[in-house]
Amino acid sequence: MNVHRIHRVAKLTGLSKDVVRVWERRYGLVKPSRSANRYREYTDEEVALLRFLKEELDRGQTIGTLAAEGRSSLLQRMRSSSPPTALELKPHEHLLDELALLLDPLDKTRFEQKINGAIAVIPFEEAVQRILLPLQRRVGELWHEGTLNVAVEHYVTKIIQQKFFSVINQLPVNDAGPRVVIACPEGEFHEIGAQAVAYLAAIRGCQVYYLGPNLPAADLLAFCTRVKPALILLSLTEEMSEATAKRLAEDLDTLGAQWSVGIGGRGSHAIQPLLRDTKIELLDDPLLLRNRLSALVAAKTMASRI
Ligand code: B12
Repeated sequence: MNVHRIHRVAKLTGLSKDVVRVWERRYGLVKPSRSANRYREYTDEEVALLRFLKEELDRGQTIGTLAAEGRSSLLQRMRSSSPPTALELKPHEHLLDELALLLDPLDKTRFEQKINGAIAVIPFEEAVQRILLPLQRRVGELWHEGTLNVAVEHYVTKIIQQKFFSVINQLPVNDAGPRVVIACPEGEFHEIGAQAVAYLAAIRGCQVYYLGPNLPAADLLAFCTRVKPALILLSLTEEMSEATAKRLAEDLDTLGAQWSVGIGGRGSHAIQPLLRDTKIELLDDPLLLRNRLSALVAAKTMASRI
C-alpha cells in the first residue's frame, strides 16, 4: 500500500488541495494519517475514495448529500462498484506462461487462438494491462536473455502492435479532440510504451498523431509547427548515456519553450533532473496520464462551447 502527500493526491484525483482539506475538515469524508512532521498522508484507498466522490459529483450528486450518506457507506459503495484500476490489474501470469511455451518451438495457430481468445473476453483496457504489455516485456526479456530468436520476438511484437492499431482504427475519425503528438526520440526503438499511450489518448477522444520510434528532434519540431498540438508525449524506454541524456534534455527544452510536453517510460526519470524547463511534465504513472488526457479533452470541449 502506497501513501501519498496532498500535492500528489491533487494530481491523482484532479481535485484542488483546498477541496481535499475541506472534505476532510467539514465533512469527515477522508481520513488521512499524519507523518512525524504532521504532513497529511493518504493511502491508495483514500485516493480511490476521493476519485469516487469526484465521479459522483460529476454525475450530479451534491457534496451535502454525499456527506449525509457518510464515509462508511460511501466506502462500501466504492468498493463494490468501482472497476479495478490499471494499477491493480496484475499480469495474467498463467496465460503468459502458456503463450511463452507456444513460441518455442513456434506454434502460430495455437498462439494466435490463445491470445485472441483471451483478449476477446475481457475489456481491451484490461487486456492491455494484464496481457499485451506484460507479454511484450516477457518476449523482450526472453530475447535479451538469448533464449528467444529475434524473429519470433519481432513476430509477437507485430501482433501486439496490430492489436493496438486495430482498436484505434475502429474509433471514429475525430477532428474535434485536442491534438496530441506521440513519438519516441531519436535512438529510441522500443515502441510499445508509445503505442499504449496512443491508444489511451485515442479512446479518450484526442486526435492522435502517432509518429513511432526514432524521431529526430528537428523533424518533430518542424512537424509540431505545422500541427500545433495541445500536447506532445514522448516515450523514453532506454536509459541513456550522460551525453545523450544532456542532448535530449536540450531538445526537450527547445520543444517545451513552444509546446506542452509530457514524458514517460522507464528512461524518463533520469532525464527530468536535467531539464531547465520545469513545465515539462513527467507523466510516467497511469493515473497522472489519464487525468492529464481527461483534463485536455474537457478543456477542448469547454472551449468549443464558448
Ligand atoms: C521489449 C524489449 C525490447 C524489444 C523492443 C520491441 C519494440 N519494437 O518495441 C526488442 C527485443 C526489439 C528490444 C531491443 C533492444 N533493447 Co530492449 N527491452 C525490452 C524490454 C523487455 C521491455 C520494454 C518494453 O517494451 N516495455 C513495454 C512498456 C509498455 O512498458 P514500460 O517500458 O514499463 O512502460 C510503461 C510506462 O513506463 C509507461 N510509458 C511508456 N512510455 C511512456 C510515454 C509517456 C508519454 C507516458 C506518459 C507513459 C509511458 O507506459 C507503459 C505501461 O505502463 C525491456 C526490459 C524491461 N523489462 O522493461 C528491455 C530494455 C528496455 N532493452 C534494452 C536494450 C539495451 C535494448 C537494445 C539496445 C539491445 C541491443 N543491444 O540491441 C535493443 C534496442 C532496440 C532496437 N534497436 O531495436 C535495455 C535498456 C537498458 C537501458 N540502458 O535502459 C532494457 C532495459 C533491457 C535490459 N535490462 O538491459 N528490446
